[in-house]
Amino acid sequence: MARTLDSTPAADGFRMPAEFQPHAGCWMLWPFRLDTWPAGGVPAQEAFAEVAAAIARFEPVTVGALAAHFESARRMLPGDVRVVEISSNDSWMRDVGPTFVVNDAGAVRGVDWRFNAYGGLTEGLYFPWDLDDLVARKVLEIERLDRYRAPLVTEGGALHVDGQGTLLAVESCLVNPNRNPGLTREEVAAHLRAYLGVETVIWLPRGVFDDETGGHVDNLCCFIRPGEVLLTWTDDPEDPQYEISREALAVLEAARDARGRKLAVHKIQQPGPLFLTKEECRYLQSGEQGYCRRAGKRMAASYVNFYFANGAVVVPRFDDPRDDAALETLHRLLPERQIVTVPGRRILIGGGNIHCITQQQPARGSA
Ligand code: KQY
Repeated sequence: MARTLDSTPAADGFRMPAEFQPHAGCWMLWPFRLDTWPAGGVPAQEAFAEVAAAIARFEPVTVGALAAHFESARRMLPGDVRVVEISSNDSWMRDVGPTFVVNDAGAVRGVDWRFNAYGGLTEGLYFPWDLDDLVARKVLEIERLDRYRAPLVTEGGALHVDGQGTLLAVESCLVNPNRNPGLTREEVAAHLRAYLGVETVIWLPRGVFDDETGGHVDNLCCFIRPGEVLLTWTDDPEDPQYEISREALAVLEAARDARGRKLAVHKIQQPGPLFLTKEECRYLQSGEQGYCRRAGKRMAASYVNFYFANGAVVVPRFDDPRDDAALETLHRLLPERQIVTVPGRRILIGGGNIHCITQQQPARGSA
């Protein structure tokens, strides 16, 4: 039976492992929201199916779909991808799924963060979000894993760990009255330490320019192994991303991780800049209660928004002149992994990318 526990992972000897450690599998949700995904959601569904197929070459994939979409999801996804019925409000499994934690004995549990659609009634992207807030719990029920219900409003895309006690997080997103009113940075960090089992929090000031989440770290910067991070970058001083990446670099270069190491920082040039086109917006509903996607809006495109699968990384490509250089960078930095690309633009339109739509479940004993 899956229990809900009153303690915290840190108190019980659990911690979040790094994404590059071994997985039991990957969780996703099926896209359907007409104010997030153009043209009835079909181009996004095709793109999600490609991501699921790419990851399924390396580890088991489960996709949660609304009852009304179960049959079409089943039809569009490869046979080796498991499809289960899970209701949701949108399709960002990274953000609404559990953050899995492990202990030295090989046990796995899940953290169920509070979710408010990236900023609640005033600054959030949609309303309601009640079904999204239940997704983590449902995944843990399916897997019969114990659950910690955390008091903090956050999303999985706001958290990247090295599995050795260090967390990367973005201050503008997590220390924000639209998520956790009244909490100071230290109070937020205390919750993160308790629920992720980390000791050191490295606070990057801001996320990728115009990221509608308020700045998820998973679009800006990630660990590629302990002591090494990858940071999205531009050399164009006219681009607002220029200052943001430089500020982050200064913090990363000054930081020590939980083991006292200095970090090696690798840069990866961002694509574009990329903008939503009229054609892409033509068949997009504008939600009465929510975020409006308009032609000409800059999208928060980043190669850092990739997924570590067992033995591989699954990376968005944008049919952009920077694609080749980005892939070369990843080949050079991760020679031990296969680099698999999937078209990322149809996912980017919804405001995120491959990392945002996936959630790894660690292998038992992967600590
Ligand atoms: O960065 C992420 N993890 C998710 C992006 C969510 C976009 C919501 N429209």
